[in-house]
Amino acid sequence: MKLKYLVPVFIVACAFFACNNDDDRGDGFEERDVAEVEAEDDAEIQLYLQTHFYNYEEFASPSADFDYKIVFDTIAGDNANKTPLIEQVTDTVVDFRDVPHTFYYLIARQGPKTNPKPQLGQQVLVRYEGSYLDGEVFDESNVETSFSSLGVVVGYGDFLVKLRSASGFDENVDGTIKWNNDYGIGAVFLPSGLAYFSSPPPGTQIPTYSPLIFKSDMLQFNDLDQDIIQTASGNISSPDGIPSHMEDVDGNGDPRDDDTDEDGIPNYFDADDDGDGILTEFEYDVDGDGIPDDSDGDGVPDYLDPDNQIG
Ligand SMILES: [Ca+2]
Ligand SMILES: [Ca+2]
Ligand SMILES: [Ca+2]
Ligand SMILES: [Ca+2]
Repeated sequence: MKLKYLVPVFIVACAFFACNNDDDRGDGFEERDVAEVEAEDDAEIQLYLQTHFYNYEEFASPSADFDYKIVFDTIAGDNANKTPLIEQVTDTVVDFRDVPHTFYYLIARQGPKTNPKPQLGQQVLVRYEGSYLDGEVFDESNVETSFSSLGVVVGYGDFLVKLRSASGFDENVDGTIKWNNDYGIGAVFLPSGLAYFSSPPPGTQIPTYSPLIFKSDMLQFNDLDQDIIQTASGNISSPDGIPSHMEDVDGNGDPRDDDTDEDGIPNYFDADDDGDGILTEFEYDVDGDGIPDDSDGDGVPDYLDPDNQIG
């Protein structure tokens, strides 16, 4: 897919992005048991899904002025006969610290099959809203915002790659963009283990162990190439020419668990994937035939082979 729409600014805010994965805070803080928190969160989320519905009737028969925003409400009173969310969501299990965690997602509208989905490692362009289960919104962006699908909390990234993007857009006379109204629209319900768990981003009001909801419109996506070289004075950006989502050596759709030289830096961030001192960009496809080079013919391409014989 060719990038048609470039977002000039990356809005990077800890309010939303997974900035702190450190579970050893060193301040006497005693972290709660992961399995115990997961059980509580899952019960809370399931209760929410049983007792709430969304405006599915509006999505099914949209009026001319419908804004295509998901609205949740309680099943009660005039709405006592609505179909609960629990019957409309899909659940997915992801491990967090070896404990299986379930997240639930709702596709309120999926784009047509001809509209592609992003992959983990690509940059997505979305509108989003983050809230707690009580409905209070802690973060939102109604204007298009772009970020890496791996730059957000795990469960949110895993959900975003399930939504199809828009087929395109028109440019208004004032230069603003009007997206074709066929983009994917959905929401995800995350246990805290797939969100911020014990380490909400500093400077935000998000409490520890908060299950979260993210609503999203998937507008567009494009490739990223994010490799770095670590130096004593900081990290230097050194893209290796391989898009991040393609640095998925084991082919499981997730570039986070591929670290060929086992130095703790996954290949999509590591400018020297095999740790042999030669940057990936100088071993990947030196002869330029579009196929990764394999000098010693052992089936392992040079950039992933620390003992390849070059020259
Ligand atoms: Ca790369
Ligand atoms: Ca992988
Ligand atoms: Ca590495
Ligand atoms: Ca190398």
